[in-house]
Formats: sequence, C-alpha cells, structure tokens
Amino acid sequence: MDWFNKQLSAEVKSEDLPPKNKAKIISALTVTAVISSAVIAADIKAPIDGSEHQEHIHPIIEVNYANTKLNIDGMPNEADWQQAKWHPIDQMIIGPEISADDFSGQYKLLWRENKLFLLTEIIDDVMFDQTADPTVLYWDDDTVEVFLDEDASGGEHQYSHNAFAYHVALDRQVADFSSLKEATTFNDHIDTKWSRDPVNPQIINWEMAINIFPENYNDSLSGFDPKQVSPVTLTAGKIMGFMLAYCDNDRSHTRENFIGSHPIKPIDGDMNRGYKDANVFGKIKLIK
Ligand SMILES: [Ca+2]
Ligand SMILES: [Ca+2]
Ligand SMILES: [Ca+2]
Ligand SMILES: [Ca+2]
Repeated sequence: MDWFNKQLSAEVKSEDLPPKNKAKIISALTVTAVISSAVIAADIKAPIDGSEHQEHIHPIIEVNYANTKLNIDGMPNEADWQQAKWHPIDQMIIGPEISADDFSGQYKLLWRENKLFLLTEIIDDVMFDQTADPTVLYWDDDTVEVFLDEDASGGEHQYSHNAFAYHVALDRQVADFSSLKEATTFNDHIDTKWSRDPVNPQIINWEMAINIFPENYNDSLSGFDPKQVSPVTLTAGKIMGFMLAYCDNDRSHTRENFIGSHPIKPIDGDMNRGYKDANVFGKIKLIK
C-alpha cells in the first residue's frame, strides 16, 4: 500500500488537473489497487533511482565567486551581480506558448563559502498568490522553483533529500515535500526578497541566498537546530545538480504555464519530471 499512497500523492500533486479530475484519479487508483495487484507489483520493480543513466544533455554552468557579501534586498545593484552571466528560463514544461509579457525570465548565480546566490529576473503580467497556506497547492501560485542536488548524484528525490525542489513563493515562503511525505516549509534554507525594478516596474528582481543542505538533512529538526546536519561549506571546483523553473498562474484555478531553465526529455509526453527525478537537472560548477 505504500506504493499506492505514493502514486496517489504524486497524482494529487500533479499540478495540471482540476479537482474534479483528481477525484476521478483517486477513485480510479482505488479500483486499480484492488483489482490489479499483479500490475502494481510489476511497477514496483521499475522505480526511478540513481542507477539509471543521468541525462547528460546540458553543458555545465560555471558559477563565479562573489567577492563581496550580497545584500538580499531584491535589488541586484551589487558589482558581483553586474558581472555575472545571464542564463535563460525558456523551456516550456507545461502549457501553451506564451508572449514575452505573459512570462519571460532569466537568472544569474554566484557563490560564497556558505551560500549559493540566485538572482532571477522575471516579467509576469499578473502576480498571483491564490492559496495562503504555503504547504497547499503551492505549485498553482506564482512560484520560483529551485532544484538542487548537493552531490550531483541524480536519481529519485520526491520524498527524500537526495535533492530539494524548493518552491519559493511570492510571500517568501519555501515549500517542498519532506522525507516524511508531507508538504513542508523550509524557510530557513533560503533567504529571499523580490522587488519591482525601479526603472522598469514590469521587471521583478528576485534575489535569494541558499543554504546547501546534504541528503541526510533531518526533517524532524529545524534547519538550525544544533543537532541538525550543517549546510555544506562550498569550495571552488564543487559540482552540484541545479535547475530552475517558474510556475506562472494569472488568476486561473490551476497554473497556466511551467517554464524551466533546462530542456527535459519527455516520458510519455511528460516533461514535468524535476520534482521527483534529479537526473533531469543540469549541473553547475563553482569557480574562483
Ligand atoms: Ca542585492
Ligand atoms: Ca503570466
Ligand atoms: Ca543527491
Ligand atoms: Ca502570474
């Protein structure tokens, strides 16, 4: 039944379905669980795991060291940001093609010993936070999703911290599934602030400082409990799995588009694989 619960949860998380369809899936899965146990047993033998080939289809992105401390204020006016390279957010994962003023985005990365820094520049015509609870339907709100795999292992991570899929919301709350299979906030992992560009207010400058936690992060303890595993100290040459995406909703019931930074090979037409499979991430290398 553990497999069944996992499937059910995965389907309910499946962002592109309205509630009435979710109910149908729940009922269909119940029937499947009762009458097709042989089929389910066959499926159990084919999980996504680290033993599968990683999808080495993306060039490694080099990330420069920030020479001065960055102020996370939603203002990218630090000299280090000015010198960092832009990377596109232009891969449509879910939804139809859209105009540049509906969504367009790009990002930069920097690092220091204790943080990975992310600057995302977004144009989104409607900023929308439909559900106040940060752990409910957070993928249907406007959200920057930051995918991080500290040891670049790739592999399954939906209910483990083999990798994180941080959903950073407009209200600066950070959500992901925990190893306890619950949607949980990880607000002490990412310090974040966004603001409208003072020159062009259509542009949102979204700045983040990210603590890089390893896979043995303990969900029973807070991020900075003395007994918690420490964030990793970053050094030049380190390689991590990384990907970025934006959930764009402009007042619809469910999100309208999901746009990523890296091309993802579809499986049965589905490119929305990042939240469970770190093999689809790209890689970043810290340089100094
Ligand atoms: Ca700043
Ligand atoms: Ca939009
Ligand atoms: Ca990992
Ligand atoms: Ca939007």
